[in-house]
Amino acid sequence: MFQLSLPRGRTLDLQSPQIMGIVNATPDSFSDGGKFYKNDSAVIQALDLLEQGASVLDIGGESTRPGATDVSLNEELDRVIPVIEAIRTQSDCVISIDTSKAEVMKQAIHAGADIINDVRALQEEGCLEVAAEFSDVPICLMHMQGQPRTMQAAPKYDHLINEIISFFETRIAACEKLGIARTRLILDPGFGFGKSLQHNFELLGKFNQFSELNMPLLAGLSRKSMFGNLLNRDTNERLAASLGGALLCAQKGAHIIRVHDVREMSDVLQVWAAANHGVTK
Ligand code: 9MG
Repeated sequence: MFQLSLPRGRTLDLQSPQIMGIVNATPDSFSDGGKFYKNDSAVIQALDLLEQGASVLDIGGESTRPGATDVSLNEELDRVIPVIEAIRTQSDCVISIDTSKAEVMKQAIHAGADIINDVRALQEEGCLEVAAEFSDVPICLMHMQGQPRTMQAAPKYDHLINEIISFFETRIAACEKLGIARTRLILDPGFGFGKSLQHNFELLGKFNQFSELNMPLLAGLSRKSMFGNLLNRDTNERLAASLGGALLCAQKGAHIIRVHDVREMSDVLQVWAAANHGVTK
């Protein structure tokens, strides 16, 4: 059973799968068309996701969808810091900052973020050092082959699962070298990040193999194109597939599920928890 220590003596209990609600502070986000770009809308959405059952809010200011362009440091800071500050004035909830920039990580933590969610697994300049500096902040290390702009061009693996596990081992070693304890790390194989349709579904089928690392696991499949391509569905028609995929991940050992549709995911996971841990009411 895993429990993550958080800043200010708080903890995140991972005994049953927890929901990370996605809050996009990006104008070009692929699944909400920028609806939540304005800071105030993002804050309203964030607080609503908590009501719906999210235990973590993931605030991101740079879209990582395939083909997305880079965002400048100042632009990213302008998008996310006011949102984190505003949420903090109203809630003591767990906030993660979705970024790969060291300075954004640092300012976000000062503004009240509790967790770093880095799709580039702390490989960008200065990120390992920032993570080492804030010793009470957990970090999600995600696997990605390539970079968002080009990652879906021709992803190639000789052995998908072994290569992802070996990537994790390398990044864990890099963290430990700087004094970042293994107990602070969450691992995410990165559905849709430099993976073909076949790779994504192999990952889903074999998700349980990551449990051998004996570390908390995060799965993010919400509305992803793996479902669109399999089922020929637009982004807003992928709810059932996303929930089904997420439930499979929960069953195969995921501890945190990153989703847009928190209320629906919460219902699904409550059914899962009742079947696995019994009914308490
Ligand atoms: C930011 N972001 C988009 N998709 C993601 C995923 O699948 N996992 C994590 N950790 N972050 C993601």
